[in-house]
Amino acid sequence: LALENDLRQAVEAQQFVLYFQPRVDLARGRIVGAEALIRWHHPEKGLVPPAQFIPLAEETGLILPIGDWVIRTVCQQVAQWQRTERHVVPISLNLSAAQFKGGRVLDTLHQAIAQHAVKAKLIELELTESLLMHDPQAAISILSAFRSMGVRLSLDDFGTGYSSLAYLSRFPFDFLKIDRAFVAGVPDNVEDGAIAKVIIALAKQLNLRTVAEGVETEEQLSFLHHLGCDEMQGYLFSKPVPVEQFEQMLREHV
Ligand code: G
Ligand code: G
Ligand code: MN
Ligand code: NA
Repeated sequence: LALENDLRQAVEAQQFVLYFQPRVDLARGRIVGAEALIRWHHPEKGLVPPAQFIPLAEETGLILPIGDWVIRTVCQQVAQWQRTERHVVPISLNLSAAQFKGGRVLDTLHQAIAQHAVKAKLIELELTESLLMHDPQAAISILSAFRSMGVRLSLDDFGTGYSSLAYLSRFPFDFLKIDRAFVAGVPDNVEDGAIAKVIIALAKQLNLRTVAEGVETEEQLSFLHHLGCDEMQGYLFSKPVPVEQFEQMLREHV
């Protein structure tokens, strides 16, 4: 309860900050995007990772104002980069089920994109299978609305959720992000390797680009590269970093 009160105050006082984790395209050897990941600057506890407050935010409904903040902040940041940087890459953000339900996120996103005059193709939304499969028909219509806005869509944590291959082909995604649970096992774990291989082959058939998450070693990189994985994200390249540090990386590696 103490934490819940703190979190309410955090929303009021906007004690949040975004970190950015670069995404790399192996064929081009460049940073081709980044994932925005929220942290909470708690007045006493310091920097609190999302795993410690996103579940509480979801239970209490605070995820709605927090999610709106994330959307607006990402749009504002990308718009600023459009003005100041030579190269700007798409930035992805994570959505929770409650934001998705009822289509609230459509309004917030539409407004933020218009207000900041950000190019929609520079914004990417990450959604999980479980979030979509709760009501697949509704999901298809919301995803189609995102599509018309011109933002990019990625299916996050793929392979761990409640998947339906039947729906996978009907959801209009651009990217499929392979959950780091499988990436962690390759190349030594034969089963994880087999799963990674099948996911990448499936994605190719469906015309989706693949992103491996949680890539930590050269061995994982080369294994996934040989399977035809398009992009990678993980500690091997960089952990999530504060905005200034990400800008520095962009200027050096785009
Ligand atoms: O940054 P970190 O690796 O600790 O993220 C842990 C989890 O928190 C991830 O599953 C990530 O998707 C989630 N997360 C991070 N930022 C956000 C956010 O802005 N909104 C939502 N809904 N989840 C987030
Ligand atoms: O669920 P989602 O994919 O949004 O989660 C992203 C989370 O993965 C973040 O908490 C991020 O800090 C974490 N992460 C990113 N790269 C790595 C990595 O190489 N290894 C591990 N263990 N975690 C990672
Ligand atoms: Mn994610
Ligand atoms: Na993920």
